[in-house]
Parts: sequence; structure tokens; C-alpha cells
Amino acid sequence: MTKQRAFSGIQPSGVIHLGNYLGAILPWVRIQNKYESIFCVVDLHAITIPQDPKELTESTYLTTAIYLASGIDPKKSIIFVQSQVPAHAELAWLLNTIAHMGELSRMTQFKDKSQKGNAENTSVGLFDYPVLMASDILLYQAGIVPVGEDQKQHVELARNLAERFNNRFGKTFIIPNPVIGKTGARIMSLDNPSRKMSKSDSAGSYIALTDSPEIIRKKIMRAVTDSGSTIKFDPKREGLFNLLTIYQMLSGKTESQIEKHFAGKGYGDFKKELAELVVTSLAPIQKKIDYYMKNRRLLDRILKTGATKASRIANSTLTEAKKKIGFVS
Ligand code: ATP
Ligand code: LTN
Repeated sequence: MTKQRAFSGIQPSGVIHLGNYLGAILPWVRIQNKYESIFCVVDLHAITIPQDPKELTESTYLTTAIYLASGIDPKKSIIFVQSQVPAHAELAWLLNTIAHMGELSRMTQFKDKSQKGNAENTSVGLFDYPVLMASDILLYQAGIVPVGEDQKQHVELARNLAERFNNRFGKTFIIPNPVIGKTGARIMSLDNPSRKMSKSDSAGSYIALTDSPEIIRKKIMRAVTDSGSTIKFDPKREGLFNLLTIYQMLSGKTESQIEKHFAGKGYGDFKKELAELVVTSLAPIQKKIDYYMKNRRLLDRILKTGATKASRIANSTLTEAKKKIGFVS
């Protein structure tokens, strides 16, 4: 039997932060050894919020460089840019005709990003965002969708659209399953630990993968914690719990090993050690990011190969879907 397929993506808008890395990219690196994996830079999604054209180009290269620097291997996985495979927009249109206004209106990301129902100035693209995401996943017949916690509802919609299409036109799409890690699937903001770390928030709230050691140290030392003193994994102490989760994921140590290590020490000592751990964990990745960013031709070549391979799979599914609908070929 052929391997199951995994598909996921990140928007090239703004920075890639530690939440994206721990919640998405790091699991992908492991997943690529088990599944036939496809990782996309989803620029069509990014433009649902206005983007500066020059910054979009830069961010597309940077996101690709971060995938590669983090260990996504183009020999094992397909890496490509969404807008280079036209089938994504085409299948999204077909799925639009079976998606319901009601279910899209209930998407929490849409509600958050449309500034609480300010429909007048919200793009139709932002409303349609989850349908395009369903198209991404269904085109590749992906059974596995590794994402952070916040994307669960979108993958659920992709499942519903796949089932609806299959029921109406006959089996066409594999029903995808979200894969969400036990730890790290929801890294919280450093300055407001009741909100998720997000690239659309202020710079003090996240650690960008490209932040310098000085900035990383400053951001961690300033991170919001409580007035307690012991270093313990307690979900009720949200700020500390979040920092401990980051420590755990980067060190590979267990909760009890970490608690033992910091017994008798205070928040200041813990934060200092965490800052050094983040700095040393990101240093080799940052070196590789620099290498790829200085080699645009190499990035272009990798992306072109990726788009060719992705198109082959995507076009075959699209042809099948159009045939099922009754389009003349
Ligand atoms: P925004 O906050 O502006 O919506 P984002 O920071 O969520 O953007 P995306 O490109 O939307 O970035 O997310 C890419 C991937 O990173 C997704 O799989 C998402 O679930 C995951 N992710 C995003 N934020 C976090 C977080 N704080 N913790 C863990 N995973 C996250
Ligand atoms: N909406 C996702 C990015 C995304 C995605 C996908 C993730 C677009 N298409 C397909 C998994 C599968 C986000 O992280 N904001």
C-alpha cells in the first residue's frame, strides 16, 4: 500500500514565530519520515488581509527558507508556493458552490479577523478563507493535516465539504484528519498569556525565528508571569506554564526532570536559562535561514520542482472532481 499523505501550510505574512515552529514546523519534520508530505507556502491565504507586494515576496522566500532551515527535506517532501499551482483556486470555486454561508459565518478565525462583524470592510476572500484551505487539503487527498490547535475548526470544515461533495457526486475526496500535538499546539503570547502567540500581535508578544539573541533575551525576561515563586507545571499559572512548555519542547526533558532541575530557584533564574536555550536552539536554524536567503536561485529551483510535483497530484484530483460535477472535458 502507498503511504498516507500529509498536507499543511503557513501564510507568508509577517514573521514566523516560535508558536508556528513548535506547533507546526517541528511536528512536520517528524511527520515527513512517516507520510508522503506536502508543505505549502499559502500566499493566496495571506492576501485575504492586505499585504505590501515587496514584503509578500520577501516573506514568501523567508517562509520557504525557514521550512528548509528547520529540516523539511525537499528530497523527502514537496515544498511549494500555493499561487504557483492554479488548481487551488479552481477547486476552491467548485467547493464554494457547496459551502454554506452559515457554516463560514461561524468560523472563529473569521469572526476575530473581521473585527467583530465589521462586514462592510472585510474582504470576501477572508470570509472564503476556510474553503480555500479545504481545497488545499482535498486536492492532495491528504488524510493527515498537522496543524496547531487554532486550525482544528478549519480542518473540520474541510471534512464536512469532502463528505458533502462525496455524497452528492460520488466518492472523490479522502476525508482528512487533523493532527494536533499534545504539547506545543497552542503556544501563548509572552505579554498576554491568555491569548495565543500570533504574528498579527505586537512584537513583544512573540519570538520571531529571526530575532537576534539580544531581542530574544529581552522578550523572555519581560514575559508576563505571576507573583508565585516555585517553578512548577501548573496550567492555572498560564504565563509560567507557557514558558515551561517552550522549555520542555526545546530541551526534550520531562516535566519532573525540569521541576527537579529548577527546585529552589526563582523565576529570574528560570527565565535566564530559558532564554539561553531558545538562543542556542535557534542559532543553527538562523544560520541556515541566512544561507538560503542569500541563495534565491536555489530557493526558486526548489519551489519550481515542488510546484511541478504538486501540480501533477492536484490536477488529477481536479480533473476527477470536474468530471463528477458533469463538466464537458
Ligand atoms: P495569525 O495569528 O496572524 O492568524 P498565525 O501566527 O496563526 O497567524 P499561521 O500562518 O496562521 O500563523 O499559522 C501557521 C501554523 O502555525 C498553523 O498550523 C497554526 O495552527 C500554527 N500556529 C499558529 N500560532 C500558533 C501558536 N500560538 N501555537 C501553536 N501553533 C500555532
Ligand atoms: N489556515 C492555516 C494555513 C493553511 C493550512 C492549509 C494549514 C492554509 N491551507 C491547509 C493546513 C492545511 C493557518 O495556519 N492559518
